Amino acid sequence: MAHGGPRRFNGAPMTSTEAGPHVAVQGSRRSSAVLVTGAGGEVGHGLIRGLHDRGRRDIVAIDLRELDPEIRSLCSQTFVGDICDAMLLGRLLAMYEVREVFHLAALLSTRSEFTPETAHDVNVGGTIGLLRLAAEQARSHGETVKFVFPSSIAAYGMPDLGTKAANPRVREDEFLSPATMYGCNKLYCEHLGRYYDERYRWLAKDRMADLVDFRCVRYPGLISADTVPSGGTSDYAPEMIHAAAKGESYACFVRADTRIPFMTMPDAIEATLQLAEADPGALTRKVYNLTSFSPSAGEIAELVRQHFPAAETTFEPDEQRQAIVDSWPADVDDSAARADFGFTPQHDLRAAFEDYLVPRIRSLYQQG
Ligand code: AKB
Repeated sequence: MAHGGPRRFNGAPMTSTEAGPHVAVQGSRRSSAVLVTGAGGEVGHGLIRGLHDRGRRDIVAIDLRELDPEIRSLCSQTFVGDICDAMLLGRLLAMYEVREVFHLAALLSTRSEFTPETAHDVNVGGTIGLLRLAAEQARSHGETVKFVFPSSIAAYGMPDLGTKAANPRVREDEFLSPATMYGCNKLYCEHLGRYYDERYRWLAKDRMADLVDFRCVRYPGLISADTVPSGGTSDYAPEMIHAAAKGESYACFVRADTRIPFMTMPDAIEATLQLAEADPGALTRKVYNLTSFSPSAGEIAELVRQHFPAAETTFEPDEQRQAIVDSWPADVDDSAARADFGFTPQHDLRAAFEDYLVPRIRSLYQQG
């Protein structure tokens, strides 16, 4: 990684990286690692494949559950456990020098509304624990630790449908009054990331600067051909498509005129890796919007019907989940991501269906 590679900060010792990253534990030396949390989730799978395809052989993954054998085989080590478990993180640090973190673990928007305090513990407590780990790692091995964090359109809060219609493409710094616990958590973690990057231990006499290089994307709803999400509120789009491919009827929990931005999973993974690799000098912000297309739920249902003529989609809005989606913008302005790190999604709405979703989902369910 020529551009986004390790940065040495002033006054800190250079240790094992003088010889370059190494994967196996050698005597008392710890191995270099890129840490991926939430590795078993939808984004985690794609990200681990993407990192492996880019030649990374130092992937250390954490998830609450055992990973699929195929994903496990791409990692140099996997840990089963909770990111809030200090003992687990301690064990990990005994073995690895963490150089880069992709912190994906989170409770999504729908699930968080049933257990908001748990969501706060995982989404905020987990994130601050990992930011601290990143800062401590940087102090101990002498290189800035890159911390890549996916936030979400849930960070926005459109006060009502009139304001949503009048502001169809929201910029990063507008309408930041999220309605959900998940949105509050994501927005606060964006601020935490910026704080650790710019001001961590601001007044401490032994303060070191440049410990953490925080980079964040706000994902729109994500649609994967390989997996169906759970616990989110943008889930209606992928659920509708997967149900049609399986020959199942689907009752959509939002109105047909509901509109939020979406992108395909491969485009989300590519954008995340591009941001991670970007030259720090090219980045003008810590937090970037991303999007590819913004169809209404009715337009998605129509495309599903074109590709799966037997699809039975009905609209049976759930008042609360509808209110959550109504609080998210109809579209976002991602011009900063395009200008700063070359974000260019491969899939517009047509290509998403014709080139990615329909062929892959068909073969997924044909294989049984
Ligand atoms: C959710 O629905 O909670 C997520 C999101 C939009 O961040 N997919």
